[in-house]
Amino acid sequence: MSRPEEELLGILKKHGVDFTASLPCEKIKTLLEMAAASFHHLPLTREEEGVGICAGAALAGRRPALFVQSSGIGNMINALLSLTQFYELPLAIFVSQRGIYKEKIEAQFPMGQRLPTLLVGAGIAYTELHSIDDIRRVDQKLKHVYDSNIVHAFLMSPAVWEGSDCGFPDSIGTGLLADCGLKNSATTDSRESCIVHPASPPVFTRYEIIKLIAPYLEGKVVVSNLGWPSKELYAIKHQPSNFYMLGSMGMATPIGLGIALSSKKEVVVIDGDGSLLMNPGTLATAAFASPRNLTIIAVDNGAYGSTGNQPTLAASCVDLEQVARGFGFRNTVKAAGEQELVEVMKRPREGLTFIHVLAVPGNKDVPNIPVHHLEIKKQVQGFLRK
Ligand SMILES: Cc1ncc(C[n+]2csc(CCOP(=O)(O)OP(=O)(O)O)c2C)c(N)n1
Repeated sequence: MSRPEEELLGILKKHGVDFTASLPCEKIKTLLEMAAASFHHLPLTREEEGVGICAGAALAGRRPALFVQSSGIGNMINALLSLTQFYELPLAIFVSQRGIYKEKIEAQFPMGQRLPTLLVGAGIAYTELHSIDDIRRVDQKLKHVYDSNIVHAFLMSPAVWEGSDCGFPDSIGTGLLADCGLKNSATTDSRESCIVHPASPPVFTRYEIIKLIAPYLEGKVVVSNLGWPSKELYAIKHQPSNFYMLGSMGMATPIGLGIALSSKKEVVVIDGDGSLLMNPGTLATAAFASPRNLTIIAVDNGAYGSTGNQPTLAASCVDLEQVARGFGFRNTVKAAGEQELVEVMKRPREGLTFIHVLAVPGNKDVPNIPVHHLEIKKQVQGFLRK
């Protein structure tokens, strides 16, 4: 029997790890679910804040560990160097290293493959884990992290989890976790209590929402969020003015803002709750700059839908429409049902607009986008020049 997740978490327990936090990667969704059930665990909105939170926890005597994707290291590096390392605090970072093994998303190559070089440049020690047998190497290193107050990154290839018997279904659920003797800690119940509700309750998935709004995207520049949103948009309505993000989580609204401030074309951003929460300050910048031709559609399924439906804080305590209003947006609206959505999309724009669309989690099984990323850029640039 192969249970790499159990083996790894067992080593963490042995070394007294008592505080964990994560921002998900699809390749470690089972590990994350099990970590959340086994440790004091905090879901993060951005990897960088995890560095600060773990520094605070270490100051208070805890033994922290972080679980992130390789791209997340790009968000952490300043805090790792000027906080954790500078004050000689311990931190174990378990990194799902993308771009090195059976990778289907080309945008994962630049960060994933260069990660070891970046860590060397930053003076952060690391251990590469390429198979279940390598997990044993964590034991010795982890002792060093907490005895010597150092930062250490464990770069985990997706190969480590291949053939694992631990697992859970793609939706938020308990399922096979019971096999590993663990319970599921994910919940979306509290979403009910915090969100100012639209007239209709959420019933549509992101795919169904994109299908409903697609006729109103015609001839506009559409910036679509990375992962499933872009793939679904491509499957529903490809047009040369669609800028499909393939990486760079948190950049959908900033990209749309940059285009809107530099062009007269109508710009629509299809963003996600997890991605907006990673970089919410961009809503303040957008409200300040206030381009009249920008509409942000926040498809809020309360989950990191592209990485296994781990709940985001929009599932429990954040109302994104109120966030946008707080940052200075004046035209905001909440929608969920078909009629509301269509009405909102038909309405003539009155300047910068934020549309908060409540959705249910779920991805449509559509293929990867077959257009090369430089061709995507060329098509959008061609459209913007017209
Ligand atoms: C910096 C960084 N951290 C983590 C990831 C992994 N990742 C890719 S898509 C995604 C979820 C995005 O969630 P959301 O914005 O809510 O959109 P949804 O997929 O639910 O539509 C995550 C966590 C990443 N690509 N980059």
